[in-house]
Amino acid sequence: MSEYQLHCFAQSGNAYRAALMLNLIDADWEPVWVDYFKSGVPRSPQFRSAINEMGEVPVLVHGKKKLSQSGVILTYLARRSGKFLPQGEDEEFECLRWLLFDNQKVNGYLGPFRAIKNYTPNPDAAVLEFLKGRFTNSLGIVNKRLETAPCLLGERPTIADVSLAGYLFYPAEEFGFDIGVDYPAIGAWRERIRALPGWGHPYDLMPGHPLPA
Ligand SMILES: N[C@@H](CCC(=O)N[C@@H](CS)C(=O)NCC(=O)O)C(=O)O
Repeated sequence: MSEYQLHCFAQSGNAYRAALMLNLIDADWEPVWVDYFKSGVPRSPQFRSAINEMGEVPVLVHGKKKLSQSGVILTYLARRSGKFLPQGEDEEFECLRWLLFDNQKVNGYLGPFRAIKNYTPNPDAAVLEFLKGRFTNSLGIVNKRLETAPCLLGERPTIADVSLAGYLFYPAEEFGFDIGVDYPAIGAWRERIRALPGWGHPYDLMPGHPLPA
């Protein structure tokens, strides 16, 4: 058995953050596929009692430890590996600031937008419009930040960047626009992250793509 197991599925950008980090630090890990679309496993009482009371992926299992919330998983892996770790108290708080902003306002809106657009039978145009308005503002803020430095905290990639990767590498057609074209500094950042040793696409790192027809 591998050192780490990651409960995940290919379409989850929240889980991608953890899968990407495991690959970037060259960890010995394996994915455990969670059937979200057909069986709604994270909502089942069994998943909630045995895996994660919050009913979400990602969940990282490391021996007796079970961790959820991608920001917690990223922090845990950064501390254990010494890689992508913010250095010193100021950088730690700065990193936390971007992790929270990303979770709530960047990938926190991109994820539901993409899920509703691609995986629900009759997407509600007003809901999509609302979500798009929210993440358009947030992507603009991130783009401005990345015009001033190669990575969110400056020169060096940290877990703030790994978190931001969440939904940013999924195909443009799933969003109906190309994030890298509309937000050029994010596009350039995306190429820098793609060039890191160990980078992998979400559909290659996690099981479950493509969805059965
Ligand atoms: N803030 C959480 C978000 C996790 C999350 O929303 N995961 C989704 C999959 S992308 C989920 O499991 N949702 C379960 C549900 O909606 O029932 C994180 O970063 O880990």
